[in-house]
Amino acid sequence: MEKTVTVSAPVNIALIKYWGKRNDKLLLPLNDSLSITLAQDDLRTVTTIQASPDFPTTCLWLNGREEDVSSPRLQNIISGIRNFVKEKCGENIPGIFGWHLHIVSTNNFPTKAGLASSASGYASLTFALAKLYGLDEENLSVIARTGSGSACRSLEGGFVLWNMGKKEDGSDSSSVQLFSHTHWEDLRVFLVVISSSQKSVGSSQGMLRCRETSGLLRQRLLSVGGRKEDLIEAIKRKNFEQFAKLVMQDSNEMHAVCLDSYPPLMYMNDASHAVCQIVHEYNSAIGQTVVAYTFDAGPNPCLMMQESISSDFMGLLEYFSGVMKNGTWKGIPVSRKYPS
Ligand code: 2P0
Repeated sequence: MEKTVTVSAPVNIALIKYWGKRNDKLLLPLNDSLSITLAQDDLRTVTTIQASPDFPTTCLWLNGREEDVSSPRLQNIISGIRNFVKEKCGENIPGIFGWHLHIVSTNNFPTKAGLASSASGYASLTFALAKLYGLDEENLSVIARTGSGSACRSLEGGFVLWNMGKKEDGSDSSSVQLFSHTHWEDLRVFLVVISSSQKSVGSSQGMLRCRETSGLLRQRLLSVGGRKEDLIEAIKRKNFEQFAKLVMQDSNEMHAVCLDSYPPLMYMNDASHAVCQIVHEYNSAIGQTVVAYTFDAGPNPCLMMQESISSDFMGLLEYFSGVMKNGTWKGIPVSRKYPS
């Protein structure tokens, strides 16, 4: 009698950062952001949902641990999908709609690796619920966004734009694929794990503090749209030099905003700064920009380069203390097809 679905969703890395919300409840951003989706084989969340008329209640297990299903973000996703089904089906709501759910979600990467798992986690939950109730893929990013902002970008492969939207209800704040995974096939992404400890200030808190105390964030909002347009052009032309400069500048600006908040947020550590220096020294020695870095709200660098130099550069990185290659992950952009 029961029905079971399984899906997976990938991790994405922001190239133009989402940093600051205009609405904390609906998770509406202050600016457009742009990301690259990583290969699902390397980094993904797998979610299985079973619906049964025999379950007395809905339960959720994340990486083997039972979680509270009343959390507002989880409820945003469940109610968002259910409202969608009601709109589509009218009077003919399927019987399964009244059944409780058992939701099991696991990451195929260590949760303590310091990698954001909320994007792939909420994206896979949204996609699994949609599949359970027979919804198509349209508009799902608006719902995934209400679980975790960056989750809306994990519903597409390749290079993805999250349009901040203008509407107060967030119905136009959604993601769109700009270029598929085949557009820039020799681009490689390496996630280097410098530290696996939990960050002291989470992204949501950090964004709030920056909005309330950083003058530099207001300055950033005046120019980040132009940088995004330039980056789209660089990706379109596969101009690595331009791409790298814009990506590194945006990461540095986000972290400058964090330092400008009060009390200041310091997500990067000495080893992170050492990586930045190594990248710039290497580029300077080669005479052109061949490696780029970006950092999310943590100390672990995400490095991008073309395949031809990757073994050279990653080999070199191994020799520096604090930046050992232990736990390095590799990824490429992926297609938007989901295994089931
Ligand atoms: C991003 N980050 O664009 C930015 C860059 C971290 C640094 O999105 O509050 O977990 O759940 O919407 O999506 C991390 O923040 O924040 C993030 P919420 P989320 O990827």
